Amino acid sequence: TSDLPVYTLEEVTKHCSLDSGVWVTYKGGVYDITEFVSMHPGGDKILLAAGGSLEPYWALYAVHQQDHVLELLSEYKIGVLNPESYKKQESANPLDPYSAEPTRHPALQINSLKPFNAEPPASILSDNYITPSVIFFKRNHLPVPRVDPEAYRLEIEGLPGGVVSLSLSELKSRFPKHTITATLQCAGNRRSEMNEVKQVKGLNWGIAAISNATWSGARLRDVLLSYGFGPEVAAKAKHVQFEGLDKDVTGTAYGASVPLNKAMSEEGDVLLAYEMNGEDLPPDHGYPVRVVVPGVVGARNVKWLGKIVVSDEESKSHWQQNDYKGFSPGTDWDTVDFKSAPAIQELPIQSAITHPAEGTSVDRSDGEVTVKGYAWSGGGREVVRVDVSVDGGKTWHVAQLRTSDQEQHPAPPPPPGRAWAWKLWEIDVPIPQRAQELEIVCKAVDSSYNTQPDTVAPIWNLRGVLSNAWHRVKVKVSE
Ligand code: HEM
Ligand code: MTE
Ligand code: MO
Repeated sequence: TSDLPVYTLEEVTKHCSLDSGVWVTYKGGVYDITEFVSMHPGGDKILLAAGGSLEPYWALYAVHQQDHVLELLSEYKIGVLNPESYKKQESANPLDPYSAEPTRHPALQINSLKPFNAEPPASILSDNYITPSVIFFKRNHLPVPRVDPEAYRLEIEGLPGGVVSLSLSELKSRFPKHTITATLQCAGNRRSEMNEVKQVKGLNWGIAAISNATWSGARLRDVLLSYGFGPEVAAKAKHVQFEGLDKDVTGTAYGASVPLNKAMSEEGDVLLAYEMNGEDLPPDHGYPVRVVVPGVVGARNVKWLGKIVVSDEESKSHWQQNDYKGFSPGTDWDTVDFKSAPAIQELPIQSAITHPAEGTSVDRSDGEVTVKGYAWSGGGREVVRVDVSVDGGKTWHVAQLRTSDQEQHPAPPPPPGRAWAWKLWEIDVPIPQRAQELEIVCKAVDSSYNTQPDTVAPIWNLRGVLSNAWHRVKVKVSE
């Protein structure tokens, strides 16, 4: 194969019709497919790629991601692109579904690049009560859709007056602007600890797939009431479904749903948010509009919101039906029945240690070790206490809780059942006299007196969700 002729992009581009011959490129190889065009199962469309690369088209038609297609293509190979041309082509691909991704903060620890999934380093997560948007964890299942705010429409179905279509400026001007502070957590936060017990399927999140922000927008309740939601709808409907504008290659959008009573409750605080931390939503977080369902798992907080459907059924989407559910540790991929478990909505109590870091050391002469972290519970249940141990859980100390960025000005306590935001915590614990290593442990308690399980194994599940055991960090004591 090293004997194959080398071509430039210019030479390939000249072969762009049946008259001049049809050449295409794929991963740096050059192919003369003139003879194949009339045999192509997908018809004339194949000529769209004539004189250029196949990748952007094959990204749209996933049917090509099969061995037999690649074998077929290999029969037509006539040469390779010179490296310079290949590089140029790769960087200029306008139809790469990931070509419009926003730039991201360099501190983010990337779990997956395409789609983009990243968390901030644990060491900086608890430095701010309100997480700066640039380091707020990012969890995308698909490419980020770039939405023109002038052309944006939010559709609402399932109300008596027929389909509603709202522009962004209507959403902003017709309804009161409401602001809440709410923590979002991915169901897979701390999945890596489950992986240590036994391999699970999913992104290997550390402890920082959780962040806290202020969100502003229209109350979903206000919007539905103003377009005809009333007793007749309430009698039949049980769920509110959301659809994103992000689509996979088959045209299927990201989707999820929440119970109708959460959406309509005066205390539910469900927002159609257009601001995050006082600015337009960033592209990664759902610009121009996302749903914020406080107290509920990240997955239902649909970004780039395109459609709302009031319905008697849950969302039919893969992510509502066949993902984001919990199972027994004994359930495996051969026995799992996704219909047998409810979709995760409210999340359980959670806490983790952000400082010190695993494997570091503390100085005995300091006398004390400063331990820091976060704590949060789902469903609006307030964190009322965080217990910290430095001897693996034998003895415990109660940490100081923080509810704002200024220690001197704590936020007023949330109304009962509406504690949507996390608490940061901190404590100085004496270093036990003869200890050479500390096993630092934290566990939180919420207003329902729920607390965390002590170990991971009994809550292990094949998808690695709902990982909320006591968080443990080991550090050395240096003399
Ligand atoms: C289907 C080969 C380029 C669009 C197929 C299938 C093959 C194939 C083997 C049938 C796959 C199956 O059902 O298992 C190729 C080769 C190409 C090429 C070798 C380039 C050398 C393109 C391009 C486009 C395209 C550039 C679009 C712009 C389609 C579509 C189908 C298809 C839409 C589905 C047809 C259907 O099932 O209705 N192609 N293709 N193909 N191709 Fe291509
Ligand atoms: N909404 C759309 N449209 N597409 C997505 O991929 N990911 C969901 C949710 N909303 C997702 C989405 C998941 S699983 C999580 S955890 C949160 O968004 C993450 O929100 P963030 O990226 O703003 O942190
Ligand atoms: Mo998630």
